[in-house]
Amino acid sequence: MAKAKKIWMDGKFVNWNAANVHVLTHTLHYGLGAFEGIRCYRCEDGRSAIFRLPEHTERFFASAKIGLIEIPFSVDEINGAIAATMKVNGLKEGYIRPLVYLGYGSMGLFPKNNPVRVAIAAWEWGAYLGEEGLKNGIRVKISSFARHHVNSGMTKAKLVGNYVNSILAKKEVVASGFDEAVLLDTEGYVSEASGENIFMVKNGVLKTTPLTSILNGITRDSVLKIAGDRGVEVKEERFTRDELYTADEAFFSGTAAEITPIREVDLRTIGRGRPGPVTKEIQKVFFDTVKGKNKDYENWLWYI
Ligand code: PPE
Repeated sequence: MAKAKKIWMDGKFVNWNAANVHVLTHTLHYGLGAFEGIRCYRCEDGRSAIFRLPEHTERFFASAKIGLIEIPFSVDEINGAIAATMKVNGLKEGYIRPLVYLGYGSMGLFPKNNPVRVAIAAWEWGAYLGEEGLKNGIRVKISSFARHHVNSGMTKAKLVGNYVNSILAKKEVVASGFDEAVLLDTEGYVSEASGENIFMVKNGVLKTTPLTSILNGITRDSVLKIAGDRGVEVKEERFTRDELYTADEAFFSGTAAEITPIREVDLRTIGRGRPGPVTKEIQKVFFDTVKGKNKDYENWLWYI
């Protein structure tokens, strides 16, 4: 990965290579911690803007709350530290990773008085599923791993341990030659991908999974608003894998993956095997927005 200079740890900046923890860090063993993934873009006018920072910070605190973790900083302090992490590293554009975790203290499943620690790193990160994928679409496969049951995984929270499920699904499909994994929920309906929400288009109607077994994606929310503003009929409704097979268009949304078109699901070509008109328009508006070209959604940009 592309290294930056400094990482914010518990209120101060430390050198990238010195940003270490004790091997008995509680979260490292048991997975109770929460994180965010945020992008900052270089805008047309040369300024940098963090995309929907307040919403990401709000979700960071919500994830921690679900995990019964109290973040020892205020929302304003975290927002400030995120912006400062970009600035101190001289980054105009990049991916930002806030993480809250339980530090070294007691071991065992009942964390008694382990310190709650917070780190914020930022680095340059290009197209998550490849430039080629962003342009022409990717090939995906339904994983044999189900997305967490809503009474075991706490899917609304970006909890560290939740991602074991995502990594297993991703490794499984990559080993079979696909680019990304789609997971079904425990009732068998399409839920989301390893690190993205999913959309399909059929006869002009845009459909996405309702907020049941999925992460409340901030990019997903942005897509729903952009599509709605363009008069596209939008439905938040469960759908099956065979409905997805016969979609005219499909795409993923996520901070890392941005808007990535899907050209194939389980060896079935989606539409004509290239990004369709609805996907292309949403993708264009999204990129124009994050780069400050489209002023309709300026309130989503947090200039630093
Ligand atoms: N679902 C999951 C499970 C998920 O992890 C993400 C983000 C999303 C949906 C989309 O949410 P949003 O980013 O708010 O639109 N996944 C992060 C993980 C990337 C990584 O590999 O790390 C991300 O996109 O930052």
